[in-house]
This record gives sequence, structure tokens and C-alpha cells, in this order.
Amino acid sequence: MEQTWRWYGPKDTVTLQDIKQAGATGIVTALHHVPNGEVWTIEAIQERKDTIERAGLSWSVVESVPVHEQIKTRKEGFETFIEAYKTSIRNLASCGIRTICYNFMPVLDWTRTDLAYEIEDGSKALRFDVIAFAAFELYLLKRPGAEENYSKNMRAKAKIFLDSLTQVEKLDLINNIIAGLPGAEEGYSLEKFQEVLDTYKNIDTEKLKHHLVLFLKEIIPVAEENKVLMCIHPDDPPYPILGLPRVVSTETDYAHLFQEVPSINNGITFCTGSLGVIPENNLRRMIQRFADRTHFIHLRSTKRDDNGNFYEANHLEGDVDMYSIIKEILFEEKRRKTNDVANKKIPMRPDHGHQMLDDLNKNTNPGYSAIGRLRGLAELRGLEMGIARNMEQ
Ligand code: DNO
Repeated sequence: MEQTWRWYGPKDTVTLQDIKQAGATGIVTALHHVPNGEVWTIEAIQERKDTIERAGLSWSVVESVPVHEQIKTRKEGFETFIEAYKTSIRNLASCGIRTICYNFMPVLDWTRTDLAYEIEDGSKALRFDVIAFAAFELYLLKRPGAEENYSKNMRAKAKIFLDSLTQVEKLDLINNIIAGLPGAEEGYSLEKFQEVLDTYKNIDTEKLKHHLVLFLKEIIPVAEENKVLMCIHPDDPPYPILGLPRVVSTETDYAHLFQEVPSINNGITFCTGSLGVIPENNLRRMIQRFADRTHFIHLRSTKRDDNGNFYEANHLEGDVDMYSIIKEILFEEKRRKTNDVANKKIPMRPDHGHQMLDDLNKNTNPGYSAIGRLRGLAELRGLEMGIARNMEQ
């Protein structure tokens, strides 16, 4: 695997020099300053690329070129946004950047309720709590129709939880959910948020799925022409929230996308942490089945419970069987080598990390601490080497 690291650009408190010391060689980044929907110009891309290369690293993957809400809802102006998207793909390719991650989650990118969940060793992790989320949508957002999504028992639990919060904790909960976690290109106020949710009133799962396929039919030919690998990131969490449809959460969802748009350029960001939250997702089978379309990998583990809550565990703990995942990836890399297929090394990044040691006293992007990810990368790298050496025998 190519060892990469997500960097949020010049303002990231984790510097390119830090990343080099962590041992990664590739950078995963985006032009976060470009407003969602605008074209990424060749000049802006080249400038960022030069900065990365001056530090002795390479820009391996774009994460993400965001998909504008108008494209997902196919509302006014969506054609223009699709054209802009195609231009950004072409511009990235002309600068030699050919792996692009994106997602098709309605309204919110990834979502957590708690950004400082303390685990036994004193480090802090990100967590999604179903009751906290219910309290948010039932009693803080007051989303019309939200009651229907919860049993009486759940509603009562959510109320008790809400009443246990101080004013500051309530604001934190709201912000954690709607202000935009790092990498999410949109953040909302409470009023604006309901307005945006309303744009999905007549969009159910089938319709959103169709919109995604229509989008792919437009952009994948451009990706093909420019030798660009598009990698769709799964929904996080991979189940419906806020009454919104979800279309990239399961093996069946992915299979449908590839049946509709079979090009190999229509690929996956295989995110073990997101996919691992659904017990029915058999990650090993999924990676076997979609290995040739796995163009980018996020390695992270989650620990779930029976109620749908989960927190981000240490990389080699939790519910994800990292050993079998890495083994499958190495099989795929071997296949690519034997058949002389392009992209022999698949870029992976240690996804998220705990806030630990000195990170605890620093202001870090939630999930993107230096030391927590450094630990993750070190562990994953060791595991990879162990498996690879064993496969040689
Ligand atoms: C969180 C990430 C997401 C992901 C995007 C992909 O850490 O996994 O922000 O990058 O959803 O487009």
C-alpha cells in the first residue's frame, strides 16, 4: 500500500514536515478554500501541488471534490455544477493528480455526536450516540416528522438525555452535528439546516440512487478520458439519519452502481470504519468482490453496540478485522503486479486517530490528531509488513 496522510492544507496544525516524520509518502488533500461548486483552476491545483512537492511528498489523492447539493437533488442549476465538476476533473488530471475521492451523502458529510469520548486509557475518540442524535433532532432541531422515526421509549430516553445537558453541552451537540466536521465543505445554522433538509422532501432512496447514477454517467466518461479514478466514499454512519435517504452503505448499494456504470474508473474509497458500523456488511467479502475497483483505502476501526451506537476504536481493535482486510488488499496488489495492471500500490491512509499524549493539550481537527494517527499508521504499517513477508514464504 502507498502510505498517505490527510492534510488540510497550509492552515493544518499538523505540518508537511510532521507528516514526513510519521513516515507517510503521499498526501491526501483538497482545495478547501474553493467554495463548493466552483471549478478548481489549474493554477490553484498546481500551487498546492508545488507546496507538497517542495516538502518532498507527493499529492496522491484528492479528498474530496465535493458534490454540490444541487447535483444530489437535481434542482436548479445542477447542470452547471456538473459541468464545473467535469472541469475540475480535467484540471486535476492535467496536473497529474488522478485519484479523486467524493461522497454522495445528502446534506451532511460524516456525522458524530461526541468529539471527545474518553476511553479507558484516557485518550479521546469520536462517537455516534443514537440517543444524543435523537435528542438533537427531536428537541433541539425540532424536525417535523422526526417523532415517527423513534419509538416512545427512545423519545423518552432522548428527553432524559436532553435534560441532563447544560446549555453549553446542548450547543456543543448542535455544533458537532451541523457545523461541519473537518473536510465537510458545508456547515449550517439551525434555521438554515431545516431549510436544506426540506429540499429532500420528495427525494426517496430510489430517487437519490437514480440521481447518483445520472451523475456518474456524466462524470465517469470524463474520468476515463483523463485516466482519473473516481472513488466514492460510503455513508458515515451507513444508515439513514434525519429522514434522509442513504445510497452508499452496503454491498448491494455498491453492486448497483457498478452494474449501472461498469467502468473501472467508477471505483470505491473502501472505508473500513464507516462500512464496519453495519454488522451485516461483510467487509472481507466486499473487498474481495470489489478489489479491482478499490482505488483508495481508509483504514480505521469502529466498535459498535446493539443499539447502533459506535465509537472509533484503536486501529487494530474494535469490530474491523484489519488483518483480513490488509491481506485481501495485498492479494489484490499481487494480482495487479502479476497482470501488470496500473496502480499497483493502492493509496491508504490511517483514518482518524485518538487524541492522545500531547494531542490532548492541542487544538486539533477532530479525528485528525498527529499522534493518534501516527500510532495508527505505525500499527498498520507493521501489520502490512508482517502479512507481506509471510505471503512471500
Ligand atoms: C471523515 C471522512 C469524510 C470523507 C468524505 C469523503 O473523516 O472520512 O470526510 O472524507 O466524506 O468524501
